[in-house]
Amino acid sequence: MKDKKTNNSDGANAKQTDLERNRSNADGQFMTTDQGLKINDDNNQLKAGERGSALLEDFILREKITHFDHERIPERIVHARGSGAHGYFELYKPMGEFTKAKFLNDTSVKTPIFIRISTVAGSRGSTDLARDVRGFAIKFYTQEGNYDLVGNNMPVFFIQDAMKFPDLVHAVKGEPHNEIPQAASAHDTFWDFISLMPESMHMIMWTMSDRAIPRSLRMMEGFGVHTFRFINDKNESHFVKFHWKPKLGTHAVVWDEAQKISGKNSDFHKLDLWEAIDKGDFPEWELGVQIIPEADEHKFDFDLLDPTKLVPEELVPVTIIGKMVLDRNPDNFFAETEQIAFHPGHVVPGIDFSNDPLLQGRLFSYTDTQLSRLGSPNFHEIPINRTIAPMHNHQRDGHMRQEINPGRVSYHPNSLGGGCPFQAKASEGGFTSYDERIDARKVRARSTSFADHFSQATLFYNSQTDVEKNHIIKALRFELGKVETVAIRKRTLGLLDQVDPTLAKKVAEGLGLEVPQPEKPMNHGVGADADDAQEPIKKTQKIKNSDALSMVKNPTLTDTIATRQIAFLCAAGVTGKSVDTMKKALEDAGAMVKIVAPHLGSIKTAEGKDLAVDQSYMIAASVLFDGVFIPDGENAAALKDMDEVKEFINDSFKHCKFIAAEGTGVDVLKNTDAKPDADAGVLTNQNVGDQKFVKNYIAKLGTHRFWEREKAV
Ligand code: HDE
Repeated sequence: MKDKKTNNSDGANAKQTDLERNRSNADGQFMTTDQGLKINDDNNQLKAGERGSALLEDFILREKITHFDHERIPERIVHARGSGAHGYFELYKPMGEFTKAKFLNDTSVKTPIFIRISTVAGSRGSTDLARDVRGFAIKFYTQEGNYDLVGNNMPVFFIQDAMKFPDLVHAVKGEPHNEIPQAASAHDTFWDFISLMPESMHMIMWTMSDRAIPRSLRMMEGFGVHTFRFINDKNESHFVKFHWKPKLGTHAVVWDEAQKISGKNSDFHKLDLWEAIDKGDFPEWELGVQIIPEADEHKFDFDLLDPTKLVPEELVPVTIIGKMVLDRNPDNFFAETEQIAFHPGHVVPGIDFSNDPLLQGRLFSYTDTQLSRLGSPNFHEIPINRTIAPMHNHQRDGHMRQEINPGRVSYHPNSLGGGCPFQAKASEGGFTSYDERIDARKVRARSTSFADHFSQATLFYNSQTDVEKNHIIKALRFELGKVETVAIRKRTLGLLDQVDPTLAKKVAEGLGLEVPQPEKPMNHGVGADADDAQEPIKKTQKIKNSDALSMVKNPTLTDTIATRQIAFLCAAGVTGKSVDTMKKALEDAGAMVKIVAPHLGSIKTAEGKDLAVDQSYMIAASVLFDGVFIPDGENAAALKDMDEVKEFINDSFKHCKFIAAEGTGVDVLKNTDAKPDADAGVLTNQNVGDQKFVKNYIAKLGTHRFWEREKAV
């Protein structure tokens, strides 16, 4: 499928050429030192005699070891674990009415992009399947300079003010005395903090939902989170919210599955993204915007500047304006994915900030953190960070400066350099900040319009299907069950009670607790200090239910099974026709089939042909697949009593996956929980190779999971 790879556009080529300048190609080359000296022996250090001590003179050994000793740089304080990819952004329709940003006006330009998707809490080596928010950061290499849209896979955040970010991160990370747990929010300090921060309740609903355990990085929505501004060439401002809608739909795994995947393959998401791009199954997202005129700023039940609130799509529809395609894996993880430096303050003319106090804090943080992570103010010169637009200014020197600036002039204004480089007027593409009028007292306070912490949490909870609600309840039982301090559990139940009393009651049952009498939660954000802290309020929202918030009801859901992984449980004697018919139909629909058998190599089919084996039962596990098929044949006799096969099928059943068995393959189900029953998502067929059966299985797989099988809490 490699030939599916398309050549990138002009812009994308420009970035590629730029990166190529720094790409080392050792094919057919001699090995050298960093100074270009050809190396004669890379296996032995210089010694005094064959058994002698090392000689300090060995500059080649010292160079190699010194470089190795300094190979690591500090990992990101948050979002340490990430996966990256190259791609491009293509605009569907010019947005000139709202923004003058050139890449949002010219549909003929493909803008090169680099994306980094990450978990937040864990270290670089932690598991992909942690219950966590996913970072969703895109660098657009536009012709007017770099634009970074540094968002998440959830549209809201835990806190309203940047002042609380270090506290949030300290609370969620491993506890400082023993650094336990790794990449998990299920511990006392996190819930202690949350139980004292009612403003986090909406985000808690999202992180306790299945959005926090995506099936694939390719199957998540992305959001800009904050309200931004679009500025047009008349200097008119509109508020804007950014959305990324995945072409493959929004899907998740279940929590038991997530925990097992972490054991079986902690790089599950990284590998999934890598393999899809490598095979030519390029992931795509459409970019959507919600646009709100300035005049409507105060028309909502919530404050547009409050990052714990979303704008329901029922109030302001999402307009799709373009798409992003990921079509190339990085050449080098460190040079690209690790060294890329995002910053919400990297904007281009036509895009500007709102006064969201979380966004305002972020505008300081990102350059600051690169200084300690990448170690130099010249991080913009690293190839992955370099703009494709011309770059000229009077900034000079610093660690690892690459640019060689000739001449005497490094100041502005100057006459010796002919006044160069020049400032650009707005009409020439110079960036000007939106001239918002500001006339205010200097205060440390939060607007009372931020004080409603519960009604959108309730909106989110009410918008979920019963299955999704059950998953939230179970997640909260798990998380709070891991909390040792009973007072923290109770305090959290008190907050959940304000979101939905039934939710609180069901979580409480699992914890063996009563929902506490309504205690007045303090709102630490409102008021100048704890003495005049106010109670949070709950406003009635106009919207009671929003399908876009549910993964199951989401209107953008598609029934594609493209890139879904299906395991065929096989052994010697399997009927080739049964395998081939199902395999062809699944692959035609875009799915990927893996032949699983007792050993690697190949097995003989009933027809006497060799069938190549992809994985043995030692490696394969149901949690790494989306569906399972047991073909007809003598294989059934061998598989029936294998513990690995029973576990495979039982897990598939438990995790609500669609199971199909054909001919004697049906016998394998006998010793498992998956009793043949089409109404229970266990499909069987006696007429080997029947196309109707195959089509039906594919249609079922398109619905992702058979949730009805799951027992309610
Ligand atoms: Fe970040 N965040 N953040 N953040 N953030 C970082 O920057 C920070 C916030 C997000 O793949 C850091 O280069 C503060 C919200 C992503 O490289 C750091 C605040 C959202 C990434 C930082 C926030 C994000 C980061 C760590 C509160 C969603 C990964 C390393 C005011 C809209 C980018 C780095 C990548 C990374 C600070 C809150 C998204 C420390 C102070 C809200 C996707 O600068």
